[in-house]
Amino acid sequence: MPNLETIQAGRIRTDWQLNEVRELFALPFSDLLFTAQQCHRRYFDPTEVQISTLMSVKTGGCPEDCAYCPQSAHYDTGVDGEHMAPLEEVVAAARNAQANGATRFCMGAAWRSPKPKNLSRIREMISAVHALGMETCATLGMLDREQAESLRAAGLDYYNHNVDTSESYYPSIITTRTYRERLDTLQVVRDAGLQVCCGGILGMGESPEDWAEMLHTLATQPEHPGSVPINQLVRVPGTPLADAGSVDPLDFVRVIAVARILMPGSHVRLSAGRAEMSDEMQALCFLAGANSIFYGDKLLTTANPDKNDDLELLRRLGMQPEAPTVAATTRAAAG
Ligand code: SAM
Ligand code: DTB
Ligand code: SF4
Repeated sequence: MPNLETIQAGRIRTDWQLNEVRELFALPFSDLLFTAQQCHRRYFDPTEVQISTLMSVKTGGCPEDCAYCPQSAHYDTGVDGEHMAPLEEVVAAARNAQANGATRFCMGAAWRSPKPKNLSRIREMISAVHALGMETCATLGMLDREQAESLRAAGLDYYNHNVDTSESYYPSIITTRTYRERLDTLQVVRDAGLQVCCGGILGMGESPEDWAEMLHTLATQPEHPGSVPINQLVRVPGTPLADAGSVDPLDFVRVIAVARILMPGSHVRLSAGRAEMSDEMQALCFLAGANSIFYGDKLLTTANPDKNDDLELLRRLGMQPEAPTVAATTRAAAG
């Protein structure tokens, strides 16, 4: 049994042992949730939720073979490869997201890694969204040092690059790149002064041990990711995981709680898969320490809950959107 009083003090640690993570998973649900709440309240107002909105700025036709992904060119999912979105469309979507209460705008592209001519278009998008006073996030695949630095210089705040699962299960999900390559990009991103958004997906046929290993990997990075998206697999017809079994909702809540305890100062995002979650399950996730969501009708290519339903859920739970960061507010005032 771990020493819960010490853990509830919520000290930021990057030296977690895998066995400690396993012990947290083995706790009775009530002890786990109570501990997660204690940690959560050391760093956050439990009534606040950070709101991010996603936009796919380059959809489909991706050369990678991620078994969960509707945008992989390896699978026939009905998602066709498209050109990059025009700048004006991106700015309009960001303005709209901001008017709806989002403080972060995340731009996603279905690439293994960005090509030079694409990177300059992405930089324009980032600068324009940054100028609106929103936090900017991008997820563009693997980056080298120079690319990460140039994105930072354009006004990028966060880079999303998920480990997705444990190192041992990774080759069952993706064969076109390695876990090591994923971790290398995360290092390059940190070195460039970008904040890291990194998490994973539950429901791909992995075991509870894989959840412990994945969270251990995230919590023992040189710095905790500032945002930790926990996705529930959206089972998309045509992908190899279209018929994957579902995750026990209480197990999903456990993963959120353990993530909250291991990385007490990070935003833990209840990410993809909310459209299939009950209000009660989402409430339990918030109680377990989730404090961020994707808000808006669409994720990248799949559906997200209706905006009004989300607002109503937050109202019923007495929760409200987290205020924009001071830096972003200053930027908006200057612009
Ligand atoms: N191509 C880039 C990459 O892989 O990093 C960026 C875009 S990719 C769509 C971003 C993340 O979306 C993936 O790492 C994965 O965690 C998540 N994702 C993709 N398809 C998903 C699905 N069907 N269900 C849940 N999460 C998914
Ligand atoms: C993350 O962890 N989840 C988001 C975001 N980061 C880029 C993406 C979810 C995508 C779900 C499938 C789709 O809509 O295509
Ligand atoms: Fe491509 Fe990213 Fe989808 Fe993998 S997750 S197929 S890299 S878009």
